[in-house]
Parts: sequence; structure tokens; C-alpha cells
Amino acid sequence: MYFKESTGFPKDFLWGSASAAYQVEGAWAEDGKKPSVWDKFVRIPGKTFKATTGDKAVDHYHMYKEDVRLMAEMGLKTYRFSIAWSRIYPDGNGQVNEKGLQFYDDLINECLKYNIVPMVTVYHWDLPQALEDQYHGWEDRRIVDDFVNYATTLFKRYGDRVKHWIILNEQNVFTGHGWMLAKHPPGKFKDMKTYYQVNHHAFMAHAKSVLALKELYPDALVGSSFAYGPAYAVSDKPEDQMACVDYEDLKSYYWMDVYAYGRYPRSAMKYLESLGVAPHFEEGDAEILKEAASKVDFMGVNYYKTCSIEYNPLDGVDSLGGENNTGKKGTAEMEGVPGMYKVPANKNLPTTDWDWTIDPMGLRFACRKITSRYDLPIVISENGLGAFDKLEDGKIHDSYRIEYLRNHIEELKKACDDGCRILAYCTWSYTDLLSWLNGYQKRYGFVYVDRDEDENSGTLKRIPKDSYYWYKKVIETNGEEL
Ligand code: BGP
Repeated sequence: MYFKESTGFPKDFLWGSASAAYQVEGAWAEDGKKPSVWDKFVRIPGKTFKATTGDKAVDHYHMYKEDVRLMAEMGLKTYRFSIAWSRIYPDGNGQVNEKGLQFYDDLINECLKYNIVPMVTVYHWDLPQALEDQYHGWEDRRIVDDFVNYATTLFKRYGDRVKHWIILNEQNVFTGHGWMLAKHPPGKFKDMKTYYQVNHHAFMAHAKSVLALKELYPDALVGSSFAYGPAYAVSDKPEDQMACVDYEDLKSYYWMDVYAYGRYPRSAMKYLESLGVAPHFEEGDAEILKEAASKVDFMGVNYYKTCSIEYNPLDGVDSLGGENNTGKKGTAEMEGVPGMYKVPANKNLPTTDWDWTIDPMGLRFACRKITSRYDLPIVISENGLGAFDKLEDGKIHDSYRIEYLRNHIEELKKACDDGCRILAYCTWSYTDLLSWLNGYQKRYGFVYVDRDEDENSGTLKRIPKDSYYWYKKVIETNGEEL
């Protein structure tokens, strides 16, 4: 749409920034916490960039007061962070760990002291290893009850102070990387049948948690965060357009439809049935998914990039694709499913050093698609630029990050003008932190942290980057001064 005048961001807009427990906290074996699947996975040779771990990460567990103070000085309205399940239930179920609960009490209270709205992610991938050992974690239906028990413990403890809840972070990514690409725990390759069953368990965990929360706190705001990479057909050839429809059903609507409508896309399900990999439903599942969907308040969106879709003939590319985890431009490999689609590079867009397209308009496009299809409010729960940052005279001049964020916020403002109901915008990330597979060299933060891949490196000193001061202005002017 074109509007002569912008209505801008809503008055109570939540300007935020995000993190995840494993990526920032460190203190991996302190105060009763037991290992998560990530604590184990990072120790398998070859799994992470230069064998980096989150053992210490950026030590947010001990330095959270300093981090929250910096947020307050910046004027941040909301801080999105996740809770480590294995701090709360070190064995996944059974005995609750009071010291773990206390840590998040302290963090939440510290945020509230400065009027920063805590936005809590219940699950950002760090499953207690004990559940993997007990019954293979997400692969077993028992995970649903254990998850809901864990989530309900959080709702009861923090629900008086936390209004914004994100149940799952990027279900599509942790399942895809875990059971198809072998890049996340449990490191399985192309195990399609399990992959779709695991997803069904995750949907059930999400749905039952939504219902549990609404039972306790009907006014809470809840959703899950989807890693949405909107798709463009490469041409106006009908076969390319059709390939794009296939891709969207299988790669986007497969998740978002369940969150928003409580049902899987019909064609995707038919296709999975034909391959013999459709998930098994227990009695009552369909009704629970529907009921939960009617209570979801927003679609959480982690937006980084778009993709291009082209028809892929039966003798075409057959690959799950290959990520660039080194930062050497041009090393990513094309994904393709013969007879359906392939995902070539988009020649119209620049890319980051990790081959992610840079597409600010894609953010507006994503918001419009979600608004048209679901008519739900939207929380942008992640968006940001991973880059190599260089300290110069004790400062980080990250004009490239400012440009990236400015362009995305401009497009988000247009999405607001278009009538999309955007509740929040959280950048990824607040401080620099561990990138799961890319170590500490791929940096996202407003605040530089002095450390690199070597566990003994750096002072962990926090240094606000140029982008920190720029975002402060953006918040002060509610997005008018970019
Ligand atoms: C999202 C995750 C985040 C974060 C971000 C950046 O998928 O939710 O946890 O890691 O992507 O990704 P990366 O670290 O791979 O650059």
C-alpha cells in the first residue's frame, strides 16, 4: 500500500532486544544446574565452530545486573530472554531447583526495577540431557507432560510479573537441524518420520502450555516464535509459482497454521501421508490444537532473510542444502527437493558474510502475509545482523549494523501503516553472545563483549557499540528518528 503520511509506531510500542539462556548465561554447572543437550553436543568434535561452548558464554548469569543497567540506560522497553529448563528441573522432571527459580526471579525483578518489560521464552533449545537419556527427549510423547509441568512451574512462579510469554523458539529450526540436518542435538540426518513426529510433540507441548497459562492468567499474552523466511518465486512461470506454494505449505504454513488455526495445511499433510511420514495423533490432539490456537495472542516472528523458489525437475537438485558456518562468503549450498522446488541464491539481494540475504522489505512482506492469512498481532522476536566487529581505539563503529536495522525498522513502520498490528520489535541480540554453530566471531549485539572462541580469552568487558547509541535515539523518538 502507499500512504501519503505515516501513522508510525503505536504509542506503547515495545522496543526490545533478545537473548537465549545457553547463548549468554554461562555458569553451565552452577547452583544445581545439570547439563542440557547442548552442553553435551558442543563437546562432540566437529559440531561447533572451533569447538566453542556456552560453558562461560558471556557470563550473563553473574553479570546480569550490569547488562540490565545498560539496557535501562539505553531506554529499552522490553528484554526477551529464555529460561534454562535444566536450571529449574535439573533432571527435566521430578525435583525443582529453588536456586534456578531464584535466578530468574532476580533477573525479572531487575528488569522491572527499570520498567523493562520481561518477555520470557520458555524453551530456546536447551533440553535437559536427562530427558534425552530417559526417553530420547522430543521423540517420545512423554515429553509433552514434562514440558507442560516445567512451563506451568514458570507460569505459577513468574506469572504475577511476566505478561509476555513465548512458548517455543523456532520449532522449525531446532527440529530441522536436530532430525534432518544433523546440526543440532540429537544430530540425526534425514530422519523424516521422526522429524514430523517430534514436531507433533512440540505442537502439543506448545498447545497444552498455552491452555495452562490461560487457565492461570487469562490476561497473559502468549505465542510461539517462528523462524519465518518468506519465499519469492523466481519468475512468473506458473511452475515456479506452484513450487513456491509447495515450499510455503511445507516450510512455513506447516508451523504457523498449527499455531494460528490449530491444524496442519491440507496439501502438506496429504504429501506426508503419501511418503508414510505423517505424524501420529492421539485421541483429542486435534481438539487441543484448535482450542489452543483460539487462545494464541500473537505470532512471534524471527526474521532474518527471505528465499527464492524455483521449480526443480525430478532429475534436479536433491539436497537439504549446506549452511555457511565459517563466515566465508559464497560457501552455502543450494537446497532442493526433486519434483518440487529448489532454493537458488537471489541475485537481487546482497548477503551477509554467512550468505544470509539482506532484505528489509522482506520484513514488511512477512508481516503482510501473516496479517492477511491469520489476522493476528505480531511480535518481531528477533531481527539483526551477524557480522565481524573490530575494536578500534576501544570502540566499535558498526555503521553496517545501524544501516541494517534502520532499513528494517523503516519497513516495519510501513507494515504498521499497512494496518499490521505489530506489538514489539526485538533485535537479535542485546550483548554479543555465542552463535550456536558460528562461535563468538559472528556478532549481533549492541554491546560488545570482550571474548573470542578460546574459553580463557577476554575480560568479558562490556562496550556499547555505535549502534547502542543509535538505538537509544530510535527508542526515544518511537522510531521517528532513524
Ligand atoms: C535464531 C536463533 C537465535 C540466534 C539467531 C542467529 O535462529 O533463535 O538463537 O542464534 O538465529 O543465528 P546464528 O547464531 O546462527 O547466526
